[in-house]
Amino acid sequence: MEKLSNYINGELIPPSSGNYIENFEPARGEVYSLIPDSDENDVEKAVQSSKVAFESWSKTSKEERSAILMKISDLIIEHFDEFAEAESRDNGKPLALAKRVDIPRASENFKFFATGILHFASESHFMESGAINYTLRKPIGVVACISPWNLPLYLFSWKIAPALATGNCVIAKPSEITPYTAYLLSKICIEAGLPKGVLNIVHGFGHKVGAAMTSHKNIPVISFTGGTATGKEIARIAAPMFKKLSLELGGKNPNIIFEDCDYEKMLKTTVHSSFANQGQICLCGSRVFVQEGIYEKFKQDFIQEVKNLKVGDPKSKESKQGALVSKAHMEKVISYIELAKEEGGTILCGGKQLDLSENGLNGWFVEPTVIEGLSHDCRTNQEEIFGPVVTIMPFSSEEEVLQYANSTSYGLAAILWTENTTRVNRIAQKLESGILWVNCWLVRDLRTPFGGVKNSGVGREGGFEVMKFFTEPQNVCIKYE
Ligand code: TXE
Repeated sequence: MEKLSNYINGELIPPSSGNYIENFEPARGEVYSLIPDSDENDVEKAVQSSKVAFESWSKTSKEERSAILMKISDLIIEHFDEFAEAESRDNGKPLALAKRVDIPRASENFKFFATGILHFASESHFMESGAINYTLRKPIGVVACISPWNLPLYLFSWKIAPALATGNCVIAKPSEITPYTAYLLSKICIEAGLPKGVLNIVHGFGHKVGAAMTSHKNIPVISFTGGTATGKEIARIAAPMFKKLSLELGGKNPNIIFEDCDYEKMLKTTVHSSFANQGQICLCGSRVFVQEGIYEKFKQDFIQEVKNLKVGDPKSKESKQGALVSKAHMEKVISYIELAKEEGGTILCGGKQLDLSENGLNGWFVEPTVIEGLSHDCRTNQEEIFGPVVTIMPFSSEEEVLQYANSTSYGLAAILWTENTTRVNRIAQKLESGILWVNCWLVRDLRTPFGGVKNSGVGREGGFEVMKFFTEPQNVCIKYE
């Protein structure tokens, strides 16, 4: 069985423990490769190598760093099919989705920050009293990037690229559930000539490798995307050490649909925003609020569209939905469907695990599920399910739906459908979310601030925001009179 390696000090090496973790293929429910079960010894090696590398990498010109990141971006495209097939196999997502979204975006992340760093500027402040201030933006040192399993290479590169572009060295940990494309990336980095130690990729469990990174005294910055409970644990450890933290956590996003929307466009996009990647995107709209005048029509049309979503082999072009990422995650999703029934919800479609074993697929498939009849404040509508499950609810007024939308502890993204721009502006002011999509979903300009409020996290990624995060501002004040 294939054994993946850590990427430390420019080399592909086994974990110091000699132990491995089983890596499953979600569509087949079978182990197909082995992941290094690394521990604090591997993290220590990585930190030592990054500390040395930082001495030179932090002094390279932005043009040099840009050229290497550009090369990594190009090499991902050169190995496009290998990356897309690996992502689909490792995560369970349709191959077509990996080809359309995950891999192009991973390449784009490197390209975006390779060029972004060339335009990154700092401020200066002139004082009439005879002094001038300018702000230096210095790379900080060895930074930690920890990412989840839902968009593996996409989110991994979204953190690594800006950290490297700004002159830091990186210890990165992909999710132990989806390690494969991070492993392929390490090979690409060697091919691209990234100096040794500038990026170290350490595989393994969160409670071992992740915790060793989070608590390491020589890692002053942590960028994390994952569950809110993990984010809390990381903050608990990092706060007394005064580490710089960026936390992109869960969501329970409202999708608010007014009667005056462009109905056809809304319907098509709502299917997508509810079920893309089997609903395993922190930005999916999982609570669908529909104004009462179009509620019944929407309900019928939506169910029809959802029933047409073919769940099947991720490799097949016909499959619109693949497998959920793990058995444990599937069981969590199913338990929420059971909870919804206990809370009085009606399952309008889906609701069960799907048995595709006669096609050799013994993995973790769940039917796209739509539920109605629940109150906005029940657990099903308050807790993150992170699967192919949405609830639909009618509303009458703007005030009412705003109260529902803002009622959860989360505040990552929101979706709004209306042709009334005055209403858009009014609602945007009142919605508690870091991101609002109006008459669209997942339209991404990488320059914009990305992140959530409340329990959805702290800080913003994207554009100059993240480049500021990964640099230390130092003000220099010169008195000239
Ligand atoms: O995430 P975890 P999981 C949500 C979703 C999901 C839940 C749990 O609701 O059901 O989170 O998913 C590493 N110190 N999201 O268990 O555990 C871990 O190894 C340091 C939303 O996969 O948070 C992995 O690399 N690191 C989310 C990463 O943290 C630790 C996407 C994320 O894992 C650690 C995924 C520790 N103590 C899940 N424990 C989103 N917002 O996009 C774990 N890790």
